Amino acid sequence: MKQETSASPKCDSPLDAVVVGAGFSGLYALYRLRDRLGLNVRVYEAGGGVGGTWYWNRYPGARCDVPSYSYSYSFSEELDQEWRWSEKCAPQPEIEHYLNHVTDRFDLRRDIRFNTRVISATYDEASRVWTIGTHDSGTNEHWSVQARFFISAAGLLSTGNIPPYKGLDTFKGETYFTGAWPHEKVDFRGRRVGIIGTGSTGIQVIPVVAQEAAHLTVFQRTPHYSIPSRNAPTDPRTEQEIKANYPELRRKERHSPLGLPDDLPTQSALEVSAEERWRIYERAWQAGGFRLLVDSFKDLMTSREANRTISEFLAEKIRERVRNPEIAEKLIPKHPFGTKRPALDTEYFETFNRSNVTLVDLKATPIEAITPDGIRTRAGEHALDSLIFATGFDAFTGSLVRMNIRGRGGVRLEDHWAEGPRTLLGFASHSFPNLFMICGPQSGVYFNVARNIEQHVDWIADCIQYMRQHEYVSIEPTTEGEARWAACVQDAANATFIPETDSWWVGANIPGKPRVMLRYIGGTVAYRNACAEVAAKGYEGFVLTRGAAGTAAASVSERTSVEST
Ligand code: NA7
Repeated sequence: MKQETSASPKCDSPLDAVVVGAGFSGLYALYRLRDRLGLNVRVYEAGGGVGGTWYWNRYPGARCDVPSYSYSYSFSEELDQEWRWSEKCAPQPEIEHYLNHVTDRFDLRRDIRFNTRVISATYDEASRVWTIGTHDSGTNEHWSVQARFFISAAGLLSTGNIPPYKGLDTFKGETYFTGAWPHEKVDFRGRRVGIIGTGSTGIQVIPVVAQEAAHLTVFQRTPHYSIPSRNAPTDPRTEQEIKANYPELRRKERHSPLGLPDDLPTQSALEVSAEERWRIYERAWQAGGFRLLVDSFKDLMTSREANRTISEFLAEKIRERVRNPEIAEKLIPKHPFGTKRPALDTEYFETFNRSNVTLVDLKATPIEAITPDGIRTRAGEHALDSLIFATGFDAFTGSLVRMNIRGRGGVRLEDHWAEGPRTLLGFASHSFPNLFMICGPQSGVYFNVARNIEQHVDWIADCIQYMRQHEYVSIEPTTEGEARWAACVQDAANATFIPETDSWWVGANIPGKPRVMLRYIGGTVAYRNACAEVAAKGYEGFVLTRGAAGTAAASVSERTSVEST
């Protein structure tokens, strides 16, 4: 039985740092700040368990699309050696299990408050302390806690985007959002299922649901490129080789543009004959997954002509995989390959050969309304018992602006970002001292986000350590620092044609969201170098302040540094 909401929040003892979210980022931030820096840290997590993305996205078919031996933490050699992945690309339950294992192995659980959402964060300039308001959904209580550092590990893809269709509430069947999937198994047997969305998530869930449902209707607005993942059980010999060379593989991942242990191609797609080019694409295609990027050509994203060759190759593959030529043409993307995040699949296009699957092209026949019995498009009504939304996320900024963050002088984060996010390196924003973001907007995030997360957390931890050593109590970017970084983000984007395509990378999937590049796409190496340079120059572009600190803050500077001893 839930209690009434308390009138005024209860206060918790002050902390050095509050971290929001217990996914890949939050868990590593807790470990790094608590166990390596000796800070007093607490993580608040809205879910009932650890995992973040891998806690919420438990839809059928959910799995990582970067090989698991790379898509995992690299900070502990023992962890690398003891954990065994059962498949090349692990399914959601196994990744969730891994993150639970990490949580217990490093004794992190005791500092995580589950079922607790951060609902506000307000900076007090006089005491230089953040007051963080939380709501515990288990007890229905509001709490507030003070901390010097407020660190968002809330995830770049965690605030769902369910389009506000007319009649949405009238639907009599069940509705599901892939990013908040029920914990119990959903039984689609005998049911007429509709799914809206054909991005990476839709592409994973569609083949699995099609096998179970009586009928599946796929509502596609934009066709998406997808490459067979060629997922398979882990080969014991490959595993042995990986484990024997893990430190070197990890080093390569950290220094490669995609965060994978592979060198990138050096030749142009236009340097070779058409036959040779096709042979190279075909070989990479057969290998599966992102080999198509790693083992092909260097200029697929910088030369339109080079890009056309891979886009044509992939269109041809769709024609081979889909028997009905009319359906195949509807499934072929019109945008250049790679300007939206490509998906990996298991039998996605083949699913449209099944007699129980219908493709509805929403560009030709848009949705007019959701009705009690299904979806009405301009062409007529589709009767449904269940409806799945695989409609993506308000990426990068969504979770941050919803947290009701107020910085110096009461300025609201959503106001500071009204025309698009303004940050330095994606880590911090002017007027929000001691607020750090992991995988924040304008940060460098690429294919293997696990590597990016560790780099972001390490940079933040090093920055806090620097502050302690030099007795600074607050840090924030200058507006010039933000402007300089915005220009770097823009220059990197303009070197490609990525910004021209509508995608969540540029905020185009959310009506009304400013259209700006939300990632730094200059590559992991350039991003790492930029981060290292800022730090090496004494945090150039940031203002660091010495002075008296409030209660929570004081405890930080008085603590003996674990790392420096
Ligand atoms: P995505 O890639 O944003 O895909 C969302 C899909 O939902 C995409 O096909 C969208 O079509 C579709 N969508 C969104 N809004 C609508 C409306 N209003 N009507 C019809 N269709 C709509 O999200 P995912 O969850 O698949 O993947 C996110 C990332 O997770 C992925 O890139 C990987 O990094 C992992 P659109 O293309 O916008 O026309």
